[in-house]
Amino acid sequence: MPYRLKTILCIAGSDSSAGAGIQADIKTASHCGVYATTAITAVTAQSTSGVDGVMDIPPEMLRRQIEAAVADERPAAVKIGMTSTPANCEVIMEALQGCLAGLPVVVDPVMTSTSGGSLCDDNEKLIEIYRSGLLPLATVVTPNIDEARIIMGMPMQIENPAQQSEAASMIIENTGCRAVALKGGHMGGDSVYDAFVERLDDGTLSYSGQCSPRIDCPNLHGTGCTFSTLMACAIACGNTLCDAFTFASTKMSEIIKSSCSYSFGSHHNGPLALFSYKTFDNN
Ligand code: PXL
Repeated sequence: MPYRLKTILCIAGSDSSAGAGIQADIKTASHCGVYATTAITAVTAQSTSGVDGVMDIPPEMLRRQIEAAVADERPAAVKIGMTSTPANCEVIMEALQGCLAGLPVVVDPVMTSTSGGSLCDDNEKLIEIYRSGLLPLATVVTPNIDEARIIMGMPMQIENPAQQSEAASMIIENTGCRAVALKGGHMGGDSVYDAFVERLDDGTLSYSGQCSPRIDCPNLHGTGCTFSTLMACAIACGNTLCDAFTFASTKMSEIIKSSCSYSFGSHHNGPLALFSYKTFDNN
């Protein structure tokens, strides 16, 4: 009997530099031996120097992509990245309550590109939909520090592991999502702490975290997309949320470590090394 491919559905934007977005999601899933089907929310024109253009996919076409992907092969988990517009976010929310109902959902709350460009025209409305509509449907939300502050809607002090855990638990209380992985990569210091908080079945919150040495690496484009897809893959393969978090956090360190030694593009911030072997010696 042939075995069935373990599949995740990635709903995200396309990045022409292939460092972030749906391209990062496909590379990450392949790295994990998981198959990624895709529904594209927007096409971006970007390079290592920034975002040059964004074309949003019409909501009806996004809906058809999701339905086609799911009708063919039901995924074991869903990863949501850039949602692009409030209308596309609504399509995703409808799908989460329709053809995707019951599946674990990892939401990476993407609001700007790492290189600084805005990825949405109406950010205020989008943020409101995230808070009141999308995040309550999420199993895990994976913000960085800036995204956590935006979700909370207030200038919170998040400068140490205790404050990261506190902010993560506040996001759970305020939005109703089940778990939050609050990544510390954007903070200073010699080590990086990722906090994880989960609401257990008995209603209590469970706290954990992962500390790793900070690695000075020029090629970090796509770290957020990669982290959330690592979590989606681990969940799809049957891991608990907490084990999926530990896997993603540990694996990110390994991937960043192997991303330091090459250059790509005309500016810093090249793509992560999501390749584990080389067929040709191309250096
Ligand atoms: O890393 C966030 C992100 C997500 N999705 C797309 C992006 C980016 C950042 O550049 O381009 C399509």
